[in-house]
Amino acid sequence: MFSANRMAASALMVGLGVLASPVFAATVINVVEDGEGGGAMSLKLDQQTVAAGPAVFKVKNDAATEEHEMILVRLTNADEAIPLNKARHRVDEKKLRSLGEVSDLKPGASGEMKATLKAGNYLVFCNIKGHYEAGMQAQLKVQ
Ligand SMILES: [Cu+2]
Repeated sequence: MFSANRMAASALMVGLGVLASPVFAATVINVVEDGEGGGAMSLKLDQQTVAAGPAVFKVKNDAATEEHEMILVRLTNADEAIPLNKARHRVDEKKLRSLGEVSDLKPGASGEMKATLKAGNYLVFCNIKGHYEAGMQAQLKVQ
């Protein structure tokens, strides 16, 4: 009887485990953007490596006066050279594979975008003139 009870208890625990499993929940990646015109700027992810699958990027513009945006692109590898148009002070987005963006984030505003991430290397950046060069870029690894 004891072992039967134990088996029942195990089965119950397994059942609860399945119910509580986050397998189908999207990974939340928090992105904080900051920096004012003419100064250093930043784009920070709260995690650099995430599991493949559905993801939600929650983006916050912490700047006081500067508008920002967030673009997600998939790289062929972690060392891929990012095509920069130096005359325009922007990344040449047409040469990259974009998975979407959160655009026109006013100072203090938040936004989000969903993406289904396959294993690989990604770049997250802001492509408002000069912002990529000022530091608004971060790599994300998906495995
Ligand atoms: Cu920006």
